[in-house]
Amino acid sequence: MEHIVYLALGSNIGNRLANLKNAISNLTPQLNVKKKSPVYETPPWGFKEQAAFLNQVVMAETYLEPEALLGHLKRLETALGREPSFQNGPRLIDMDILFFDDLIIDSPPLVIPHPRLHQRAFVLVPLNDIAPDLIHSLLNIPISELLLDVDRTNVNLYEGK
Ligand code: PH2
Ligand code: MG
Ligand code: MG
Repeated sequence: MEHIVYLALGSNIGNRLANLKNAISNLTPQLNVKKKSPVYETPPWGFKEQAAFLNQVVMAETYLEPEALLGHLKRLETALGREPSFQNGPRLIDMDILFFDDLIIDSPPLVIPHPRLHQRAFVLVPLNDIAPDLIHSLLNIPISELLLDVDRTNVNLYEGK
């Protein structure tokens, strides 16, 4: 069965734009990317003493189940050159599952919807570009409304709109 997933991508090491593009092109054949948001440059959230991120959100179809999707994304991050860092620290590429259909899963490391997505302008701004009417499966609020409650100053368009 095909599933609809939303993924958040981020990079703040090396050629950030190339890292995002490489990551997206390597999602196939397990995922079929249907929508890509513009790319935004965003100030680091959480740990501030690091370079600015580029962030993007994609929507894709996949036959993978959640655990297998997580494994695929982790393997891809490593294959693209990601090295271990600390929580919220710098990373060459990060790919997080935001939504998986309307599933709610809370068995770490698999937590869906992503537990902090509604607090993060660097996720909500690009997500709103491709899915403003998507309802957050746990909070039951559309993305366009969640966006109203975050500070989006300094989330700047970088490429693609
Ligand atoms: N990712 C983090 C921590 N902080 N800040 C921005 N702006 N963008 C990110 O993708 C990001 C972050 C942990 O994954
Ligand atoms: Mg992350
Ligand atoms: Mg991650």
